Amino acid sequence: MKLADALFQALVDHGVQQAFGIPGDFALPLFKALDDSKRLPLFMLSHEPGVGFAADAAARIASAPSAAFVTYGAGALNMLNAVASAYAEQVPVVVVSGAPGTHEGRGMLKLHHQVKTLDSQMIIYREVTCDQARLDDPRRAPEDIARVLSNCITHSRPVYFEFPRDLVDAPCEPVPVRPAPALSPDAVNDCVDEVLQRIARAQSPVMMLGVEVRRFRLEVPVADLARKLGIPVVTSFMGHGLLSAQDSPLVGAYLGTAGDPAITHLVEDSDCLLLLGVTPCDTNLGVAEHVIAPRTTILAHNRSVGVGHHRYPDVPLAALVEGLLARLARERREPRALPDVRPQPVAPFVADDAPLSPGDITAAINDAFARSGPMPLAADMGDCMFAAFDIGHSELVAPGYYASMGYGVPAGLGLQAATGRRPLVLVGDGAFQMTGWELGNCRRYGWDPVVVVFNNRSWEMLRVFQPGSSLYALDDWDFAGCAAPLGGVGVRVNTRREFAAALERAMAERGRFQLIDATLPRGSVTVSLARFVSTLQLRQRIPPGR
Ligand code: TPW
Ligand code: MG
Repeated sequence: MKLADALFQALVDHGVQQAFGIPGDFALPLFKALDDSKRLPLFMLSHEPGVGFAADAAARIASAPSAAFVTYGAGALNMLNAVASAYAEQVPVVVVSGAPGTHEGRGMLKLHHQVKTLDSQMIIYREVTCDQARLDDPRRAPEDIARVLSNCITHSRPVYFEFPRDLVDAPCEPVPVRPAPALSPDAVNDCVDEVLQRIARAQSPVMMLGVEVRRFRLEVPVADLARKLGIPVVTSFMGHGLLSAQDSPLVGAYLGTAGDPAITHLVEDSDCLLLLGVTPCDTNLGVAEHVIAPRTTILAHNRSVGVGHHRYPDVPLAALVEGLLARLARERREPRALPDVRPQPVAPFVADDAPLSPGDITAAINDAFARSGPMPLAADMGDCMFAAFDIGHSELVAPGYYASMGYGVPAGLGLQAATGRRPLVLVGDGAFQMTGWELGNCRRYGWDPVVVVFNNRSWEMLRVFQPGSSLYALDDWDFAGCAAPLGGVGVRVNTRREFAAALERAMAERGRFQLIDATLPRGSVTVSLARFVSTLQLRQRIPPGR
């Protein structure tokens, strides 16, 4: 078969279900081959950050790798931030970049899109991917492709292929699918023993779930595990939205000092905190009132498990969960009695003529979801991400750790491309200014997201970090007015009543994107954002280990 087809077939065989991209001359033969092959649907967007974010969201929601096709240099490097975000948040995005042909660029003339040397792009991408290959030898390519794609799935991180444009039609063998790496059953067993002993000795164990639970498709077994052990479950900041469709003792999201005090106490007073797939980062764990003690913590992350100060270096989360469930099935222990934790009741939504606040937006969305079922959510960085935490029982994709702006709108498109389900996008006006134009691509692909712009005419989150400057004021862009020329429907609202009505109309009309430009007074932010920022700032001033 041809090298390009071997790669496309391998992508399909490894679970990739769609590709996003923007072509260029170095990638034209590759794009034509992809289009001709009909193996993967290809969605073309307007700007490479959007391509990367859409592929990231598609991979997150499907718990399967997704592909991003770009051209050399200007295209690939334009997508770097989105791939860095995917690396940091463990999202399996397969980057395929067109590249100069095998005999190009060796003479006196440099090639356009070349930075320093022809290797510059590979060197740069090495830092944001977990494996790479330049497909410049069709004999070696099948093994290289198999290794790289296997690592993409094993580690749930982005990978990188560079495809010389003259080799698209080169003859090549099909790509094998490698088995998952072998594990030591003894190591898993010892680890399961120690984890169960710790839990049995503890008075108040708590399970906190992070994004790996989703990445490795463990929501069903983890919910089962929590039920069988009788341990209350919280999600980490990044893991919000996990278990939204499962029957489990889920209490809510842990946001430390920024969150619900009942949940904060449950976690911080626990004498055995089981962190399953939780990224140990500031947004997940740095907002604790007291530093969470390693001695009482079990951390399964990045294919290793730390139990107190013991470390099991090669026990992935899936093996741990499977091992625990197998042991519980053999030993038939009774679940513990769950503690009575009562999260704060959410204030009911009142559709009156008061000016809108971020809390009103989420209350109205909760009401609408209660009436007509939840939609998958994509949230951008900014106060809208904190608002998303107040929306219950919906799947959510959001860059909760890397925190790049510009994610929300293209992520919404990626969600719909991957699932066919209609998404709800929450985005700030500043972030919308970055990537909101991608909505213009909805019409040609039949996507119809509902987009709520939290329009405070401000980089408000920055004002929370550093009050007292006029730097953050943004101009008042007519986002609603931009919608119709882009193929959608837009409306600007100022009050709770107007918002509720606009949301109902938007959810009722299918076939075109719906943009609600929600005007918020400057300075009106969620309580969680304000508290979250002040805790992070406090942490910056305390030396580590204190
Ligand atoms: C790609 C830094 C974090 S939050 C923020 C900035 C500039 C302001 C967001 O404004 P927006 O939302 O969208 O109107 P809100 O609720 O605060 O008013 N560049 C990138 N990513 C980040 N995180 C920044 C800058 C930042
Ligand atoms: Mg704003």
